Amino acid sequence: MKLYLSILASAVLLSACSVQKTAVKEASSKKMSGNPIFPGWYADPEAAIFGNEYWVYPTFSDKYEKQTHLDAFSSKDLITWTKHPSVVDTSEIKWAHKAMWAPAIVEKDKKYYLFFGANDVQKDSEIGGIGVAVSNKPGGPFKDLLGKPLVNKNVNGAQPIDQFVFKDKDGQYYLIYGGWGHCNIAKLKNDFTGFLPFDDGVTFKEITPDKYTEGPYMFMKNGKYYFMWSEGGWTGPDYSVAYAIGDSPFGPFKRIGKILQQDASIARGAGHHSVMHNEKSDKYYIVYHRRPLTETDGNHRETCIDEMKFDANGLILPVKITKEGVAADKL
Ligand code: FUB
Repeated sequence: MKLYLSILASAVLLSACSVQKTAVKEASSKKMSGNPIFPGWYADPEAAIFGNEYWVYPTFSDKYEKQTHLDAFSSKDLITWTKHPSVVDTSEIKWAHKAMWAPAIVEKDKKYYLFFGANDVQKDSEIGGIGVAVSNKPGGPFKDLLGKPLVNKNVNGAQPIDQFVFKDKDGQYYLIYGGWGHCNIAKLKNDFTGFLPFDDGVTFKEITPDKYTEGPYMFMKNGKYYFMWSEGGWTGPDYSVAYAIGDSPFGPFKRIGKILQQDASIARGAGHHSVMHNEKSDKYYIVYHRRPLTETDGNHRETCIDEMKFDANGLILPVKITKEGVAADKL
């Protein structure tokens, strides 16, 4: 009996090892990420790097009433992605009941802050807008920081959605956000519980560039502020990304041109993006959503990645959207 049990245990161990090896072999034999980078309808991806991992926090792209949670995805190489289901949902965010959209993530003082839009508010009398949740880990679970929205009202014509959090070189964090064709910037308090007025007493400054619709994003390169946004309507084929370069987070931002858009042979409606920079390889990646050519439903959006390159003057070159995606790039 003893001998039989030990033979059985060895067999189980051996087969477990070979299953594990197969998984590793499969993952390592895949040379490119492919697009989409993970299955499912996911939009508005916020990409970030934490330690030696890439993370993506997208909108779960379904009917508004079903958008009651957010999933996250992590990868060590851009090729193999692990899903972290429901890092936050409406059972935790009591004031949210639908349309949890377009996360923005920030790591600060060993905590992770997830900003999100909820409820698709149309009027100031409705509860909803931009909220913030906090966790000790990038994979959550995230807890409501305030128990109410951080931004609930329409200010300067901007719907309180599509938030991005930008850290300036002096360490100050700003919330940059807005739908309905208007973009605001506001100075966040150090603990993200509210805002500090600017020197002129104003709290929300409008920085809307020409043709802006929504989905703002900002990053710095060689001392310059690159401001990017989505143009067109998100349910249509012409949704796209354009950008400007400024000397401060407040601009002025003069539109330079489109850098991401549909390609009739690959996909339509390429927009609402974010950017990651691997400092080791010095490669920049644009993570965005697009609609497969076979789809017309507005919500049928997939999260994709492609390389973003610059010319010698620091201008962003038009991105070529691909089926292959990008090659492995460890951090
Ligand atoms: O996913 C919902 C909305 O679609 C986002 O807030 C917009 O930016 C657009 O992508």
